[in-house]
Amino acid sequence: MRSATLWRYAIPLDAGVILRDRRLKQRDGLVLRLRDGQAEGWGEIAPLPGFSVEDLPQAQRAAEGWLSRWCAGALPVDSSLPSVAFGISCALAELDGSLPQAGNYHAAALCVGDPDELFARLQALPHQVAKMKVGLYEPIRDGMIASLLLEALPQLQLRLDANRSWSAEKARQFARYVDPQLRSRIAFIEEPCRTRDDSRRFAAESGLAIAWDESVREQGFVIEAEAGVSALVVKPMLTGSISTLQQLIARAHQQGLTVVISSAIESSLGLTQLARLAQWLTPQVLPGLDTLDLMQQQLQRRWPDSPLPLQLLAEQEAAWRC
Ligand code: OSB
Ligand code: MG
Repeated sequence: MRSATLWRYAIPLDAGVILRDRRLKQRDGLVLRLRDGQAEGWGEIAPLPGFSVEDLPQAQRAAEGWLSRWCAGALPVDSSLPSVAFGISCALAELDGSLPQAGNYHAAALCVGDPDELFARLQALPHQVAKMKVGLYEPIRDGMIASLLLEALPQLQLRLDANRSWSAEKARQFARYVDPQLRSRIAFIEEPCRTRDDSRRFAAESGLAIAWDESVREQGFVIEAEAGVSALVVKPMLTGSISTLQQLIARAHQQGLTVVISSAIESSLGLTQLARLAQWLTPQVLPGLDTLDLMQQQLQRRWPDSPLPLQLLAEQEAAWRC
């Protein structure tokens, strides 16, 4: 006997969460639970506004359609909506035991907030890997802050993310303020420039490695080794099912590229599943999952050692079931 339940969630986000020039006040999404006899599997479906091609109502309709057919005994093909395909594949993988339990819960620390507090937090990290957003302010300021952190913390490795905000000239200004001796500890800069070609030129000129994030999701993008490119940042909620993710990772690894599994600001339920996917599919790489603290609560499953209160879905009214 099969059954499925969908819940809607809305989790308030800290005031500071700005995505592509817009403030995201709350994270909305769906959680699904599949049951088949004694077995149970959970998944999260949470299109990210400004990033996903689908919105939440579309995702919910597609999920309901898929689940109705599944409850009737079929195994429908993956939804064409990435968030739906991802969430359902996670629930199915829990159901059949193919998603291993062990997770990599050491995420690259997001550099946010007060610099003194940040410094103490970075110093205390077991893995000295941090991620800093750049491109929101002057590139010279970004270069100075990155240098300051690298000088103060000699073990620190930095990942930077410019989200395509620099012109070629601004990228050059940034690099000018990072001492060449410190550059090797910048693991990569995600999408430094507005165009891919400018980013490539920047990598060649500066000797700083770059990573593709937005590009990976663009039509016609081919995963291949390129001079100056060290990594792909992959957000499974935006790319689709676990098997799509596995294919992407296999191709990237074959090309010698590092894959960093990263958050699309999922709830603690989705984040713990991403930590498990990271441990399973990219075991040598620290995932980019340090986004739980943007929220004021956890959902259904706990992220290890998080003090945030946990909300259980069984206590809430379901949005849909079959
Ligand atoms: O720009 O990489 C981004 C989260 C949501 C949307 C876009 C981005 C992010 C992150 C996640 O930065 C955290 C990480 O990658 O470490
Ligand atoms: Mg990015």
